[in-house]
Amino acid sequence: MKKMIATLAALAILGVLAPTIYADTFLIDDFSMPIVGQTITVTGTGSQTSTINSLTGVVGNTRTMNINVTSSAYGYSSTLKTSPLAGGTLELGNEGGQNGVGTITWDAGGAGLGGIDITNGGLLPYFQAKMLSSDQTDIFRVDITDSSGHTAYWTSNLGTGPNAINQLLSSFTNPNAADFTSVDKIMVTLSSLNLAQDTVMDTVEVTNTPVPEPATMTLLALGGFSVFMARRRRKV
Ligand SMILES: [Ca+2]
Repeated sequence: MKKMIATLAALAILGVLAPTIYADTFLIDDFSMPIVGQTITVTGTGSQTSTINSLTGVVGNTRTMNINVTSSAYGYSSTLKTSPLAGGTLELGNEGGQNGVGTITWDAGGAGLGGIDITNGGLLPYFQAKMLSSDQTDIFRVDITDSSGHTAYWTSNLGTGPNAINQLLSSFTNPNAADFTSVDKIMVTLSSLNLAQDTVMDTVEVTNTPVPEPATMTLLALGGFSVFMARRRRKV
């Protein structure tokens, strides 16, 4: 129990348990499923792909992951995996000398999402994702393809450390006017200009509310933890 409380405290301080305050959300993936996780590994160079169906809480109920390694100085490994602990995270891990690029695709295993409206009738303007940590310069990219095959994308060099991605869909590069109310495919790519990138991310979604500042998230988490501890003290 003490260990669990210590873990909860650590997670609260990291902001992982910050309460979700969005009034409305279109969840793409929270990486909590499957409970056994989804893992692909490349040793040396190469490419590995994994598709898992029947995932509740995942858009299209299917997640496809790919890891592609084109440079390997020492023949070490690169891994892309979901970790179901603490509500689930997505982790890209490159050992020394590895340049593995991770891609997560939500398109119902290639069948397409059926022209789904990720804006809930235009009410949800913000694409969001949480970068919990990265030890190398992290390049985040999201591609959204509509049912006519038109793709809009947003990419940014996020540097290292935690980043709350909070981007208006209307600010995406969108040369062919991709329609966010009729989407067939969503793809997130994690890469780095540096070798040995280790990045952890969570919750990819579209919402109607900008994410709180990281400081606010931590305060909210600490506030929640204080209430938890106060309730606990009263019981003793
Ligand atoms: Ca999660």
